[in-house]
Amino acid sequence: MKKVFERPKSLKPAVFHYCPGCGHSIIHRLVAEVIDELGIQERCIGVPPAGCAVLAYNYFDVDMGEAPHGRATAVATGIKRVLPDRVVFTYQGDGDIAAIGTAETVHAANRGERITAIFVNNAVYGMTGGQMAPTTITGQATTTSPGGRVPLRDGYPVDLSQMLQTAAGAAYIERCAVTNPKNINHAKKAIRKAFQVQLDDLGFSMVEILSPCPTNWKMSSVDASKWVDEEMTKFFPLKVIRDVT
Ligand SMILES: Cc1ncc(C[n+]2csc(CCOP(=O)(O)OP(=O)(O)O)c2C)c(N)n1
Ligand code: SF4
Repeated sequence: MKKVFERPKSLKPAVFHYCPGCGHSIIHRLVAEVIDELGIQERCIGVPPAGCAVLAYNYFDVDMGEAPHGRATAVATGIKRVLPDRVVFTYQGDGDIAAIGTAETVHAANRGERITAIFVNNAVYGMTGGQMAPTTITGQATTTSPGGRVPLRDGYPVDLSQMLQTAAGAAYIERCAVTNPKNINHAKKAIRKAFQVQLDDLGFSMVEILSPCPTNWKMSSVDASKWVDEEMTKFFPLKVIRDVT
C-alpha cells in the first residue's frame, strides 16, 4: 500500500504534552517536515521559549538550546554568529516574542540576523493560565481581563509583524494560521520559505502563526479554530507582511 503520511524524521517518537486542539502540535509537525524536506536536520539548531513550548527539545530531533523568557532571538543571534553554517530558528509564543522579548526581536530583525523566528500567536499567555497578552484582541476576555480587553485601559493589540514591516534587515515576514487544511498547507509553505531565506543568507525571517488555545479560551477545538478565522483575523489579517527576497 502507498504510504501517504509518516512521522517526520526531525520529530522524536514522543507524545506531545499539548492540549487537544492546540496549534503547537501542528506547528511542530510543520517545522519538522520542512527541516526534513530541506535536508538540514544535522545542521539545525532550535531555540525554544518560556511558554507552553518550553519543552520543545523533547520533540524536535535537532540540536536545541534554551533561552530565558523573551531572549530567544538574542540567543539565536549568538548561536548563528558563532556557527554561521547552522540553520537557527526560534520557536516563541506571543508573550515571549511580543512582550518580554520585544526589544530582542525588533533589534534582531533590524540587524538582519540570519535566523528564522516561528512566532505562535494564540492571543494569551498560555502556559501560565491565560492572562492578557500584547496580542489579546479588543474585547477578548482573559483571566486578567475578565470583562474583555479595553484599549483605553489595557492598550491596543500589538501587531508585532506589522511593526517589523519597516525593519530594514527583515527579508521575509508572513502571517498564517493553522485552522484548516488549506491554511495549514499554506503555513508550511511560509515556514519553508522562511528557512530558505536563511539558507540563501538574505536576512531575518519570521512566520507568525495564529494558533488556537482551546483550553484558555474555554472553547471546544472546533470553536477555537472558528474564532481564529472569524475574530482574530480581523485584527491580524493573514498576509505577506514583508518580502524583499
Ligand atoms: C522573565 C519571566 N517572566 C515571566 C515568566 C513566566 N512565564 C512563563 S511562560 C509565560 C507565558 C508564556 O506565554 P506565551 O509566550 O504567549 O506562550 P504560550 O504559553 O501561549 O505558548 C510566562 C509569563 C518567565 N518564565 N520569565
Ligand atoms: S494552554 Fe493553550 S497554548 Fe498551552 S498547550 Fe494548552 S491549548 Fe496549547
